Amino acid sequence: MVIKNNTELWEEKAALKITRLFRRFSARVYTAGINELANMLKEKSQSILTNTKKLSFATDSEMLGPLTKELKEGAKELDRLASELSDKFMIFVVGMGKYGKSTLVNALVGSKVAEVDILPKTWKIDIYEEKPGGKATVVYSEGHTKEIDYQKAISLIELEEQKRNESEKLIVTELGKMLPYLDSLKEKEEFKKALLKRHLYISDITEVKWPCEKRPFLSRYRIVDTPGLYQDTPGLESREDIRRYYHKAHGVLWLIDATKIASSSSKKIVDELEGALKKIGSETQNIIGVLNRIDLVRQDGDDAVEKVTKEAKRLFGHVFREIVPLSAKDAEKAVITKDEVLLEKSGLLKLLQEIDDVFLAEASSLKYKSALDGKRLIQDNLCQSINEYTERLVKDKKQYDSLKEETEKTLNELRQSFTAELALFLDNYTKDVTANIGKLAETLLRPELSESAKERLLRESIFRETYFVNYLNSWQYKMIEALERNSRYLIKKSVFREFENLSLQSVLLVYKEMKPEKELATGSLQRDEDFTIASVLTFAASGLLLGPIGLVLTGITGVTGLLRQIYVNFYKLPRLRSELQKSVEIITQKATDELLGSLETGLTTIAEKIEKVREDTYSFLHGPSIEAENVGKILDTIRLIISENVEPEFDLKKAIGGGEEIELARNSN
Ligand SMILES: Nc1nc2c(ncn2[C@@H]2O[C@H](COP(=O)(O)OP(=O)(O)OP(=O)(O)O)[C@@H](O)[C@H]2O)c(=O)[nH]1
Ligand SMILES: [Mg+2]
Repeated sequence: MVIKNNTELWEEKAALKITRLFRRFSARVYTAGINELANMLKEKSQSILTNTKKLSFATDSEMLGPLTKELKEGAKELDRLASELSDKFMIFVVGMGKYGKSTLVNALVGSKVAEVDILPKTWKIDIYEEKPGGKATVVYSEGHTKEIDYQKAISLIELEEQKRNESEKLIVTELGKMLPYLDSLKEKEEFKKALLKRHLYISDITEVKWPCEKRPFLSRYRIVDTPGLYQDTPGLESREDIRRYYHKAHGVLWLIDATKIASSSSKKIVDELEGALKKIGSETQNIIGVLNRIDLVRQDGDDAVEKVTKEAKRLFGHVFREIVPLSAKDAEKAVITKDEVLLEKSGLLKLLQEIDDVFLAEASSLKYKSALDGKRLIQDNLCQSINEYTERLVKDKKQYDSLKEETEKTLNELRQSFTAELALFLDNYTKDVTANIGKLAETLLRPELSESAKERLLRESIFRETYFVNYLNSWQYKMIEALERNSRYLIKKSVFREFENLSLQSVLLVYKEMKPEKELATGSLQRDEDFTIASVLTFAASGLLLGPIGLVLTGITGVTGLLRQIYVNFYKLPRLRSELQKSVEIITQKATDELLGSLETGLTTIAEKIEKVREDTYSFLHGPSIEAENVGKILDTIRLIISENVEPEFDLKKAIGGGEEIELARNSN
């Protein structure tokens, strides 16, 4: 034991007095700023909500939808930050392992409230607060709350937890199954992302306020039990920004295992602590270190306690505002059994004093800073999400426009080349037939020739029916083939998807039901993407395009039938020739009309299909393409609102003259 002399004691007292005076002064300043900050946060929240509402047409879209949800939740979070400012000071009990967090919470609130069977998880915050009536308050991410019986709340949380666990298990299993079939790192990453997005159960519950009986401690503070910092499911560690969870702390009690100080390498402990601090994004000004399990150290005598405490101060002095040795276990027991001696020995009274000295005395400034930190974090996260999304939106819209252009261009080229080819053929054909008429029409008038011979002459030698029909057929098949090939290519290209490095098949695995394990194991997975596209492409080779040839054919037979009548009716050669000539024109005109008509139908059909695939898949991600510009503008506005600086400037004079006196009144002893 170090015995302090009178001068030392006096100096200590004086220093404490000065510190308290300074704290009072700064408390006034911050108290004045708090209302202003709360108002600004509320305004900002409202303004984000109003603008986000303008995006409601895209609520169901795969990429813009989640962003609007995130924006709404961010706005609600800002609003909660504002409310927190006027609520009781919120202390988080944090530690890197099973160091006694829940035990300490119980000791502080005076009963066994923090049960082991409802382990806290970072998807919700467990707040223990003074609350008459015994009902728990469940706070949802969209802002509404529900009051339910304590037991029902526990069941509800357990159910949510179970859903979460099952979803995590499913993801890990599916990931494991698919990994061997995914080639690139990018594809693996995207598959994981897609799985998480699709299957991770995210509860709507963000806070549970557990009811506690009246206690002096709870008249000033609310306390939050947290999960150990290393409780991530392996493989899913980086799924969430846990800073989001911890930023709500106004103050932190950081548990260190006193027995570890004595046994571990000091560098390792400090590194671990600093890593953990960084992970949760905590500032150090609001942390009190609690050196727990001191009862175990005390077994080796009071000197051991002093030694460990001194060592802890040496190691962590730069991190914590104070370091208090404690036995949470003894404290819990003492509080429940009202054992004054054990209470004193446990270190809880000293801890309570430190909490008041550090947290209560600076409540306003700590709350103020915590709200600002929280706001900055929300701001950073939302802006990052907006930026990432906007980048993607711009890219996709650009792609959309260039696809549209490419499609139009390709289809036009097809139209032109097939039209030109047909025209050239028909031109030559007309010349051919005209020459044939010149040479052979006369033969048709010979009486000795049988009728069937004349018909053959007319159809094959003059009109070259087989050659003509064969050409038209081949033109048509070539045309269908070209349309089919081009549309296949264009449709495949026109599919927008969120995860661009994943094969369509992998995407389907994630989004539709999962493939049975057996099939995956046999490696029957095809990398061919056509299987999905095939169904989109069934338009061609259908009756739709095969009609015209028939029509042209009946055209020819019709004309030859008519011609037979003409020559049976003793037309003279010139008349016969001119009738035959007229027929060529009719036939070629008919061929032109029918074939170009079918080309046009084909082009329109595939243009519609391609457009539909492009628009449907684009709007599946972002909402209707015609809204793209509008979406960009709205997001710009929201980004501006979010990143606008809210920190109120302090008017010192005003603050000192008119600051609220609550803090002063509390600490005037
Ligand atoms: N000897 C001793 N044991 C303690 C002390 N505080 C807590 N324990 C014990 O340590 C174990 C873990 O305590 P918890 O309070 O559940 O720890 P936790 O940090 O909440 O653990 P998780 O919620 O699982 O992260 C329990 O068996 C406690 O009784 C202490 O001061 N001394
Ligand atoms: Mg616990």
